[in-house]
Amino acid sequence: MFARENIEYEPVDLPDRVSLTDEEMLIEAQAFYDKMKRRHTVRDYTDRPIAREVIEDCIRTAGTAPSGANHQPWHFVAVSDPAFKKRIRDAAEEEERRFYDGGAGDEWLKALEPIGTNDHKPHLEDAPWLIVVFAQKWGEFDDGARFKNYYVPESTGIACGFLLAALHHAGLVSLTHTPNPMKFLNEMLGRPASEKPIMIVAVGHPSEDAKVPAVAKIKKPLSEILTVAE
Ligand code: IYR
Repeated sequence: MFARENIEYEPVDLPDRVSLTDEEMLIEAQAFYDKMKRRHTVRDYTDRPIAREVIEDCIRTAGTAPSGANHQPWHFVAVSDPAFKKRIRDAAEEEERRFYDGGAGDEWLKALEPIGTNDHKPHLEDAPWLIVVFAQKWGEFDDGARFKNYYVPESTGIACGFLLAALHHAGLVSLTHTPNPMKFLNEMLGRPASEKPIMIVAVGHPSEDAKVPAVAKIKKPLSEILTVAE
């Protein structure tokens, strides 16, 4: 972590070295793909509670993500309190009404049609946990002096990816929600002006009749997303 005292380079032996055979590597790579392709973005939740420790461990995983100069420019607020969730839902739906009433523009709204989203966001109350992810635009030392953070969108994006993978690995489903604009979350959750809310991750168990949009499951083939220079 960035601190005034920690400015010397001190190499340590690589910990946790893994040594797989070529064959084991292929098996592991395929197994992880097989696991991750079963992650679905879900909007319909049951009220089955999830222990706080599970959420904490998933956020610990997110916190292991690489980041610019290792500044770890993120903060997570985990909300299970129903009154808080309702306030977040109400504020988000107010923003979303403007968005879906035309604020988004025709092209954006057309792009969302196959996803089936609208301004109705019951999952923000139904899901047992909401994890609000904040990106720290700058950092502050204990005396309040500011320091720069680097590659903040990239770093927080990677941390969010780790978080979604961890939640999936723990047998949970999630939804990345991005109310637009999201400034209301700073005030509501008491976060400083140095932090920018980047997404709300709803977390829980899928309801019996949970649906996902068919198009969301059509992924580009490898030939389209990969070019190899060998
Ligand atoms: N924030 C809105 C709109 C939305 C935008 C995109 I891009 C999506 O992939 C899905 C939704 C909402 O949450 O409904």
